[in-house]
Amino acid sequence: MIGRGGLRHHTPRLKRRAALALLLGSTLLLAACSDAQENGQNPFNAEGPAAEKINDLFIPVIVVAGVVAVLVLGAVLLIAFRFRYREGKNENPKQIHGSTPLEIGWTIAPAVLLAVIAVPTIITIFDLAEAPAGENVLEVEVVGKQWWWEFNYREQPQVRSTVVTANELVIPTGEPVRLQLTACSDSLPGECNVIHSFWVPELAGKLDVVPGRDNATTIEADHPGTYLGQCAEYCGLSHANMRFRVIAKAPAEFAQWVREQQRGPAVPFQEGPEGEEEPAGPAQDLVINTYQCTNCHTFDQSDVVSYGPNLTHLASRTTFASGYYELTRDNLVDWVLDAPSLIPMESKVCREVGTPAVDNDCVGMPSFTKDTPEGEPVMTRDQAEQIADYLLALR
Ligand code: HEC
Ligand SMILES: [Cu+2]
Repeated sequence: MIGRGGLRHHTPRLKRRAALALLLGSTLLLAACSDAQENGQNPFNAEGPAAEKINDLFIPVIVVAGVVAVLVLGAVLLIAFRFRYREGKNENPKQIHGSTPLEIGWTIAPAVLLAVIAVPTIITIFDLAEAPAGENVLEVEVVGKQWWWEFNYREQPQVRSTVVTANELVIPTGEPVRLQLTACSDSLPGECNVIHSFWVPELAGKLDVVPGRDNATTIEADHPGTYLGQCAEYCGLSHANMRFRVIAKAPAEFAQWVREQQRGPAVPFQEGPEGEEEPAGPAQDLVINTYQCTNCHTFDQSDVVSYGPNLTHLASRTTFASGYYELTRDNLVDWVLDAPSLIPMESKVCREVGTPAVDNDCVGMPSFTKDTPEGEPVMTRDQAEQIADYLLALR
């Protein structure tokens, strides 16, 4: 309703507006104060060629868009103010009908502007999609899973035998690394995961990981360091927890890392008479027999994929659970006892079904203290500590 009641009625509304404006202003101000430079996921802080190319496109385009926004919004505000309703002074402005120069103008100007912006945009899109030239480009298969990332370095000149790891993608600095993104892992033949999206803002743009489609992207880090990544496509319960890290090492250190990953397990299982895995101690007995972690994980072979992350060299990583938790004894004990309380997972039935087959409802890792199926043991803290100590020995 147009206000008619005079100042008495206006005051509360004005106050409310003033309060709103203050809130909006202070929110903007506080947002600007945030430590965005240092949050590890700042796309403006480009640390590699792909992110730089994206910035070189984004900055000029946002400047052009900003000028257009100021002109258009400014005109809207100006016109709304100048021709607002005023009692007694309510004549219409001068009406124009059918101005050919104006109509041609406002059709051509945006078209030209968009055409100009399209040129560098299309060049950048094709440039970023192109596979890096040169022979020995390191290639890593990246598999998006609910809710973690498998990194598979297949045999190639720099990696003479396969290395499978999770959640921490180690790359050499100063070299392009080609990533094959897939949602269909060898660990569940014929079965694909849902759509995920791979994004390391300081190194490259995001790219979807789509079942049945092979997407590829290139990342390169100029300097050694840890770059934070995040799944950027909603993928269920723990999507927001589905982080990861890219760890860039100088080439010599990268080669050293590869060698370490290719070493045999630090604490191997014993081999039974028919070549089957037999525990070499009490902790391994818990892992193989009592709780059958081996249904989902590999503990003693670094070149195979399993339903859950390959744990052969778990202790060489700094974090676990897609980078959500620091790899400490306390965190591991809590995780082994009751992983779904640390990261939500749809894994109530996981212990009942044993090996997660192709079409069951097991998504994630089960709790070993809650929802225990009949006849199955409930894990004690003491057992979890034994298992955690064993895991921490898996260097
Ligand atoms: C039904 C399959 C299943 C079983 C059984 C299972 N896990 Fe897991 N585990 C998973 C899945 C899936 C993940 C990844 C969860 C995530 O990060 O979203 C996981 C993650 C982990 C991780 C973190 C690894 C990393 O790099 O992020 C550890 C450690 C682990 N499990 C240990 C164990 C131990 C020890 C047992 C036995 C007591 C066990 N798991 C039993 C499926 C299983
Ligand atoms: Cu995801």
